[in-house]
Formats: sequence, C-alpha cells, structure tokens
Amino acid sequence: MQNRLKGKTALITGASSGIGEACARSLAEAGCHLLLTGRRAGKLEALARELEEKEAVAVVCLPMDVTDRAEVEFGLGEALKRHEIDILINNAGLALGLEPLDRGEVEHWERMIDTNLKGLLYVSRLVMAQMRERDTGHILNMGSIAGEVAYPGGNVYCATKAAVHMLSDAMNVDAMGTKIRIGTVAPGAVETEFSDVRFEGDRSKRDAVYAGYDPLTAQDIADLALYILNAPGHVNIQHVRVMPTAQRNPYLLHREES
Ligand code: NDP
Ligand code: 8X3
Repeated sequence: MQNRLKGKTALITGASSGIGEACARSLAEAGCHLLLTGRRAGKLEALARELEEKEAVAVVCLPMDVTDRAEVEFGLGEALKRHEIDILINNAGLALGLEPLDRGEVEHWERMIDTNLKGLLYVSRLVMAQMRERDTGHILNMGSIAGEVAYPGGNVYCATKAAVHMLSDAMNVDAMGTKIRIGTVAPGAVETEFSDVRFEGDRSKRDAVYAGYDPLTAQDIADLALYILNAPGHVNIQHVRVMPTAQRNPYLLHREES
C-alpha cells in the first residue's frame, strides 16, 4: 500500500499509554513527525526519545491536562505557531466507575465529561482552525461502542462517547467545502490501562473485563487508524465500529471457561 503519511505531522492526545501510544508508534514507523500530549510527562518523554532514535522522526512532547482550557489554549496555541498539524487523533479519554446513575459519583461524571467531551472540543477548536486556514487535515476521534449501545453502569461514559460520535458528524458538516476529513473509530473491548483507570487499580475487577476471550489490542486500533489516515484525500472514512470476534455487542461477549 502506498505510504501517504511520510513527512506529515500528527498530534495525538493521550499518547502516554494504550491506543494513543500505539498510534504514536505506528505513525512514527510510517514516517510521521509527532506532537504527543498527556499528563504523564515522563512517559511521553521516554516514548519521544525512543521513537526519535528508532524512526528518525521529530517528536515534541506537550504535557497537558486536556480538561484545563487555559493550559490547552496556551500550550497548544504556542505549539501551533511552530507546527502545522496534518493529523489530529483525539484519543485522550477515560471511564470512571460502573454504578447506576443514582449511585454515581458526581466527581466521576465531571471528569469524564471534562476529558472525553470538553477536552476534545478545546483541542479540536484550535487545530481545526489551523486546518481550515491550510485547507487540509484529518481528524480522528476515538469513540466507542459505548456511544452506540448503553450498558448497565455505563451511563455518563456512554453519553460522552455518543456525544463524540455526534460531534464527529457535526465537525464533518462544519468542514463542508474544505479538504478536511473527520472520522470516528468506535472500538469494543481493548486491553489497555482503560479498566485499571475505571476501577481505580482494582486488579480483580480489571482482569475480569478481559477474562476468557481475546480482547482487541491497542495495536489493532492503531492499525485501523493508520488505514483510515492513509486513505487517499478524496476518501473520508467517517465511522468504523470494531470489536473482538468474541464480542458482538457490549452485552454479547462469548467467554471460554478456563
Ligand atoms: P488508557 O487509559 O490506556 O489511555 C488513556 C490516555 O488518555 C492516556 O494516555 C492518558 O494519559 C490520557 N488522558 C486521560 N485523561 C487525560 C487528561 N485529562 N488530559 C490528557 N490526557 C488524558 O486507555 P485507552 O488507550 O483504552 O483509551 C484511549 C481512548 O480510547 C479513550 O478515549 C477511551 O475512551 C477509548 N476507548 C477505549 C476502549 C477500551 O476498551 N480500552 C474501547 C473504546 C474506546 P495521562 O494519564 O498521562 O494523562
Ligand atoms: C470502552 C468500551 O464497552 O468498556 O469504551 O465501554 S466499553
């Protein structure tokens, strides 16, 4: 397959682990220069140095909390003066808790809404403005099957991901008449730090999520992201749903007895 990514510049939010980190590795391998964000500066720096050495691409770390609008506007605003972004992967996100709504923690709700939705908005506003000026660019938003089918205790997380799907559609409408492309990937179960975060380090709850079947890996999603981003300029892959073969929807997950 032709490599249309070499020499492009990609900004990835949430590149310090999981899907974002795998996307960073794959895009660097394809010859993309990178801007990496996340709150854990040490992890970003280690990844940046590794990829610069291994893949001979330029990697800039922009440690930031996407929920902090001032931090995003200042940090990313300054970076955009020096870098033209061809690709934005809006990946930073999290789920917290799995309680019915009436027993949910408001602090959890606020963090999910602030990260998954408002953080994506703060970043996209700045980057899309630059893309519009250049009349080029590709934005890939990380949605979820949780944004398509509600599951018990998913409530606010599901709502944020449904909002991401609708925002992607709305961004496509707003990009009408430009060469900017916007897509969403909606994965099912991917084994990353996602469940460690959701269950706040409870190992047995985390392990139970991935027991008895082969979940998707972060690399599976990075492979898909690369396919979407590498498509020719007239091809805008707007929405892709992907699940492990064992999972047919959030409820129907076939687990083998161990
Ligand atoms: P991880 O927990 O491994 O990665 C999440 C990433 O988001 C980390 O790099 C984290 O960095 C970053 N992040 C979280 N909060 C913030 C914040 N406030 N500011 C900046 N960065 C932040 O999980 P995944 O890789 O699985 O998740 C990536 C995306 O994929 C999320 O949007 C998630 O909802 C989505 N997804 C995941 C699925 C799964 O089953 N794993 C399935 C469907 C969708 P740091 O902690 O350093 O800030
Ligand atoms: C993550 C997938 O089904 O655990 O978005 O919510 S799920």
